[in-house]
Amino acid sequence: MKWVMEFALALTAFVADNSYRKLTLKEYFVENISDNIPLSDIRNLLETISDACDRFQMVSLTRQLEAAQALLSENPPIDVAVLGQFKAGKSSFLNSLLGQAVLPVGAIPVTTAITRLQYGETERIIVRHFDGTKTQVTFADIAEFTSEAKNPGNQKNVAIVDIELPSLKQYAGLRLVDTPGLGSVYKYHQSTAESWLPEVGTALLAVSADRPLSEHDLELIRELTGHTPNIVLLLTKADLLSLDQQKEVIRFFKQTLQRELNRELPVYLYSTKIQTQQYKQLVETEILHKLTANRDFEFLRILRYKTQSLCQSCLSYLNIALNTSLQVDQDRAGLNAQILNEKVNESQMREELGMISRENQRQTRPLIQTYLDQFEIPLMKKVTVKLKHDMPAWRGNLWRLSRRYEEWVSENMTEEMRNLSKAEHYNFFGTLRKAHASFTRSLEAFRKFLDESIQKVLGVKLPDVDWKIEVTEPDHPDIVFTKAFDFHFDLIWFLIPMFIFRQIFERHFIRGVPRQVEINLSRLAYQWEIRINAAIDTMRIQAIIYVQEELSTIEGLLSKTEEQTSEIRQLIVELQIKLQYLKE
Ligand SMILES: Nc1nc2c(ncn2[C@@H]2O[C@H](COP(=O)(O)OP(=O)(O)OP(=O)(O)O)[C@@H](O)[C@H]2O)c(=O)[nH]1
Ligand SMILES: [Mg+2]
Repeated sequence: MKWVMEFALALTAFVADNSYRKLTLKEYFVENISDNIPLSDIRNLLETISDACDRFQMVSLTRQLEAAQALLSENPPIDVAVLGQFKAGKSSFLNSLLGQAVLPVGAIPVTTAITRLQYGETERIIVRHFDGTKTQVTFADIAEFTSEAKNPGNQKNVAIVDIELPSLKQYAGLRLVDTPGLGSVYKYHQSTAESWLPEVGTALLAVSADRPLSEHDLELIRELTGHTPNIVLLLTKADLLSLDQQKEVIRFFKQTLQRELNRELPVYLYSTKIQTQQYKQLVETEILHKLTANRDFEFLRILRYKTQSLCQSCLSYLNIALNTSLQVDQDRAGLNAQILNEKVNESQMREELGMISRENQRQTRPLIQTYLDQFEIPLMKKVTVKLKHDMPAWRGNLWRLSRRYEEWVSENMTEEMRNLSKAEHYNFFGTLRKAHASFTRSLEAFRKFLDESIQKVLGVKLPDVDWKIEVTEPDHPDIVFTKAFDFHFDLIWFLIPMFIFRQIFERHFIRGVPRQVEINLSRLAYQWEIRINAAIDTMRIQAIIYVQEELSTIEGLLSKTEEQTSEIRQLIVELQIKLQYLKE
């Protein structure tokens, strides 16, 4: 208890020199009771909640979050709010506490705007409007802004009226708040009071003795439970009841609260008509003085409570989000199977594209060969004529003759093949073109099935894509031919007299021409076959890449929900740990 006394003394001195407003809560608490309720834990938790709200658009928590953040950063006075049904006597109670008729009262619904009363060196009334403007008005003008009669439907757009009174010095650090009544014909009054609830520090719930505890009051208590640990019941108009009736009503309060809400709340009686001084003293000493004496500790306790409560709400929303996300994950496996069905899957496509390649590649050689057939006879004739023409000029023994023949064949064939290749190679590309057309058709069909499947399962259309398969024209083969004979007569050249046998050898050389032509045409076909088939493979690989990329995009989209599930799980754990730190 010693520290409480010391603390109270320190606080009185602190408030007296009027400097406490200039210090931030943190600065003040660092040297005081920060050990009990560490501000950093509250801040930390609020930041995580704020992140979660942003990420999962929990807009319904915005007001609560903003209120808690403002408390943390601004360290305002504790709002001790009088709440309750219309005509419960809220404004009358506050006037009675103040000892002067500051707030308008009446027999019909009156209070239309939130009105805060706090200590100030001089009497000052500030009217704050929704647009952020504020005006200072005189004492006599208060009703102009806070009463339904003078400001019907709050047409003057009053957000809050702040009243500063020197007489409230004993309650510096608190703010007494009058609120519009609930349940009247003026729905606006109710929504004004309800939307202000996140700000509440301590709630005095006024219940009129002639309407003891309605369902609306219970509802309000339930709601207040989310915003403050300090709820007190105020049985107003106690003068309307006899002593026995008062006891009976209090008993009824306690039983109802126990039954309906499973909790106890302190109950205070009040009357502005009789024994007011007695009632007032009790309220002052037991509620207001205690709050003032422990103002900063109470403030932190309230802030911690609000933060915990906000965290619980946030966790409830996240649990809903988690369940939804888990459901989607479960469905996702199903969706995956529906989208990537037997018509749309990678291995099927690989097989199909492979078949197209193989089929066409098998045809490449016969196609070129058949095409080249037409050149065989003319080429034989042409080469024979040329050989006949060139050969007589060759000189030397059989060895030299043979070398000359070999060179001649190599040069001429190379030249002929090169010309043929150059002039006719476009006619070798039949299978390349056919394969290209088949790949394109196959890809289009795949895309169409995938699109249909996605539309059916997810109800969205795939964006158009340009899946263009490039036809890479093969390079020209390097055409060089060698070797003329299978058997080398020239090994025995020194035994053969050329003047006798030359003609025989010339005839032999000429007879060899058709075979040379045949071999060289076949080689040309082979060389082009290799290149064309490699180009078909390149196209096939390109088509597979298109398919793979598309399928992994779809799978990526579907797996997004899995990412979300783990993100929500992480957040829940983080909030739970931080909440644990803040527990009393
Ligand atoms: N008998 C009796 N009547 C009271 C008492 N306090 C207030 N009243 C009367 O109750 C009526 C309503 O008083 P208000 O203070 O205006 O009630 P309120 O809760 O502020 O009403 P709203 O602002 O409209 O929500 C007035 O006619 C008061 O005279 C009391 O202690 N005893
Ligand atoms: Mg009122």
